[in-house]
Amino acid sequence: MTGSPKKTLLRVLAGETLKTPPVWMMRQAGRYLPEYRELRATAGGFLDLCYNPDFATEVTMQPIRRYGFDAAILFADILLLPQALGMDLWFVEGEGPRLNPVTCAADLTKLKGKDDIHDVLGPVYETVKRLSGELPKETTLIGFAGAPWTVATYMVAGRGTPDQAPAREWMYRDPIGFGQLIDLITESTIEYLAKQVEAGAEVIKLFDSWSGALGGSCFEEYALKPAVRIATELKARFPGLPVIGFPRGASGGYIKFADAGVFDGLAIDTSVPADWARDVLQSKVAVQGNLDPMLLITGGESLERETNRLLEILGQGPYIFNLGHGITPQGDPANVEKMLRVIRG
Ligand code: 1CP
Repeated sequence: MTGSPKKTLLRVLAGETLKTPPVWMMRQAGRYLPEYRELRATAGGFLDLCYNPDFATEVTMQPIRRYGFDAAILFADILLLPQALGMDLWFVEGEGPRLNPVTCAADLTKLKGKDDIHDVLGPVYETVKRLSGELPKETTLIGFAGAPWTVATYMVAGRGTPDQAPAREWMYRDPIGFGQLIDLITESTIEYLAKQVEAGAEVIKLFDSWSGALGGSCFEEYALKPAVRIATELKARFPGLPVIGFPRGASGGYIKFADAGVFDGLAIDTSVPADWARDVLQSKVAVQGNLDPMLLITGGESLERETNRLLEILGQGPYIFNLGHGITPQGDPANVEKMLRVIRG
């Protein structure tokens, strides 16, 4: 640091309580913004945005220019890693991602190794590098990856599923083979995120969107253990690097993440009661969340009330204002402004 005060997001992740919490939104670069839709239409497909550093830098910057969020999150997707491991990936308009699935241990031999991913992912690192030069000096740059379990659910099913059944089935039928898949994703994710940090990412966030589907010992084995391994290894390589975990839907499993001692922040999903997060998590980690994204569609008095409620309950400790999940394409940009006025006064 050159004497300038440290960025708000970094201060909170280091344990400080700020009078006005830093704020950013999951999916803040996205279809609710007209400028995103316009660029997306010229770029072609979604993946053309992700792999073009000019486009990816521009869409990451859009919500920063419009709203002055305290953090920017790299524009990419958790499914770029499976593609870098050799899987075909495409997006069906209006439906979502598709991959040619890996469904058994023998399929793993078709995948590349953890050190062979960087040719495909090179443009992502270039985007991070450009962003770290272009962002306002007070804005924190967040790099990210999917957590191994969530990435595995897409690799095994070849698409998004309501209950992650294909991966859960393999996990119970063949724990050894499935463990090899989780290890490959874990080790590749470490290399992927290390390159993001080298390129300028200041914070890392791990998205485990489907950790809520893991019951019994499987939560510890496939959600907690790989996430802890990734955070531990990154902190060994980059001392002081803050890591945010997002074990979405984990309910009481959030306590295990807080107790692991390697997460500086935990993102709470919409189902987590804010007062519970304050009482149980916030003495151990910074808490990030968890406004219902629906409120950015409806706006009105409910938006104001729920925003104020979060500020009152979580604002007395290390707190990052965010949503409980990503803003949806129907979100109204004017409601985002309203939310920011309530937070910033
Ligand atoms: O049509 C479009 O423009 C594509 C929509 C879109 C966007 C904007 C997808 C497809 N991915 C993204 C970007 C993205 N994805 C970011 C960028 C940074 C940001 O602004 O937040 C991030 C962090 C993600 C992470 C991601 N991708 C997750 C984890 C978070 C979450 O939402 O739970 C998951 C599960 C994905 C997979 C994915 N990518 C896209 C879709 C529609 C999906 C979900 C598929 C499904 O399960 O149905």
